[in-house]
Amino acid sequence: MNRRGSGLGLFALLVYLFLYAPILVLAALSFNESRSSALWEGFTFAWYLKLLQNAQVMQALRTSLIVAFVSTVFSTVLGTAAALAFHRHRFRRGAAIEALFALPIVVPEIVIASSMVLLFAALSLRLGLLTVVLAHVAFSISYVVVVVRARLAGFDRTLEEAAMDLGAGPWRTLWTVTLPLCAPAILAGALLAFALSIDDYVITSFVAGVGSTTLPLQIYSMVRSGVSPEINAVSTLLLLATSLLLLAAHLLERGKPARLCAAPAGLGLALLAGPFLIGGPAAAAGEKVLNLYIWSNYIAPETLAKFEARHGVKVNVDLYDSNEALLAKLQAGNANYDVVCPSNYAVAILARQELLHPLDLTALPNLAHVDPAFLDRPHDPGNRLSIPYFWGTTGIAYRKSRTGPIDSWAALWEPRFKGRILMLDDARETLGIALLLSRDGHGVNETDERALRQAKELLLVQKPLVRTYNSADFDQVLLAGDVWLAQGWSGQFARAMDEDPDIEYVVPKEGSSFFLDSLAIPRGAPNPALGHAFLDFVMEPEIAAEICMTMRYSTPNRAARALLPAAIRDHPAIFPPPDVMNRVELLEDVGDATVLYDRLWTEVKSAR
Ligand code: N2P
Repeated sequence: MNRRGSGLGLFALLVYLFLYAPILVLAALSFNESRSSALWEGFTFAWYLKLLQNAQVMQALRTSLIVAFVSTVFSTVLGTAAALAFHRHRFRRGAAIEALFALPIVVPEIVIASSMVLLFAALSLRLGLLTVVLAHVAFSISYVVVVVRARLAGFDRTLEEAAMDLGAGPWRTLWTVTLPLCAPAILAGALLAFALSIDDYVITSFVAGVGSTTLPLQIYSMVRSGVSPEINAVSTLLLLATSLLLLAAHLLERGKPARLCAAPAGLGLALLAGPFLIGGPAAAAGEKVLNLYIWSNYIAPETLAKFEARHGVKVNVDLYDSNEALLAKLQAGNANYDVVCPSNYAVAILARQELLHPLDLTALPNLAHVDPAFLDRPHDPGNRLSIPYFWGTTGIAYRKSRTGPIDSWAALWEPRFKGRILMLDDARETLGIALLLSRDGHGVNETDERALRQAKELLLVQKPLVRTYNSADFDQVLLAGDVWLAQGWSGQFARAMDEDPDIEYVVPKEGSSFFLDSLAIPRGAPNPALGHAFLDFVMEPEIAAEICMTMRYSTPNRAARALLPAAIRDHPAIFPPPDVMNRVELLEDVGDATVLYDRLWTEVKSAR
């Protein structure tokens, strides 16, 4: 090879490396014995085995396969029919009409996604499996049309004419001549549609309701509740399967013999279907389901399993990390949840918008165990709509050995900690802290526009120092050593302190906010009776104590607190002493200023 050729070769190699290095790292780490991505401790298949035992992943895989299969069948039939129509007939403005078919390929996914949600809401279709399938059919038809049409472009029409001359009618010609000749392209289109459906995240995340969590959605929610090598394993499998399917589609399109294409296609499908067949049983048809939408790190699977066993039902869980995400979901309508977990101020907003189902207190005898200090609060007088679940404080957790003692929010603005600071991704919490730090003594519930704008400026000043905004696994980021100081919520930090004695938690001297998170039943919940049963279940003293033990957020349940071991009952981060409680203020509903908070926070995050 001459020098120019080898130079080009090297360049191409570097480009490929740039493209594929992340994927190779992920695949390699899926075989790493260590949990941490920082060190290699040896080769193992353990994460793949663990995957097979993970009921949620298996369920998501099943959902993905069902959606992919059904949507592929429909989009292939419809797409092929459309391609044939364009091939056979000359339409007026045919080119323009054909271009319309290709449009969904270039329209931004996010636009398709939000328009679909609007359409489904207008049609009063509940978000779920059906809406996911409809959406997938809609976006994959275009691909099928394009692939089949390309094949038909080089199609020898004389073959069809010959069949007709020999006496075959149009249908017979279609069946015996046209379709068999196009079969490779149709199959390629189908494989492409299948792979796209298995892969899709953006559109699915908008149109999925409860019980329709696909594999990509599941992976994303696993990432949010703590990264584990299981995710690397499932991602590697997904990647391998879709690559094989696409390879088969490509070979078919190139006119390679069917035998050659069957191997990658079969292997790809087997990779997906294998775990499907070995995995545990799905929720039996007709089995009752409780759909729960709750903060991440707020309830343990063991606790849910107890509820499932006791009531002979299945619990579907979806997670979120901000009240705003919950509000958006419920305000969009038709979300299908039986139980949700808004903070006090979000209860007030939902109550105002009449989005909550009135509670039947006679079905909640365990409410008697809740400390009266947490009942009948201004956000929900008489607890007609919600029951207290957890409370906690917002503070700073820090790595002592790196930072020395910390007692002020100002530490999060110190240049020496540049790149080692984590802030919550939460409008009320971040602006709230900036308000506390401002000189004029604003509180965390400020509604004055000027004060809020000043707070935003303060967050902009801080931004270059911030490593990341994260409300989901901020405790894990601190534990991993990626940051030294993190703003976050008490419960997860109390757990982090247990895991690593170098971590300390403080509610800074300037004061802070605290939250009171409740369980409520959304209006239009499919199963409000089961929702009530769940609310009562979590207020049982033993269960409430277990939830507090596993999650370390603070229980408002008096009887449960008495059951806790002293180490938890007297833990200063979980049940803070009076001097700390005297300097925290409950986040309240700020009425019309809510929109302003959201806007200013978006401005902070999008600023460069
Ligand atoms: C749990 C978050 C605590 C909720 N991940 C704060 N309102």
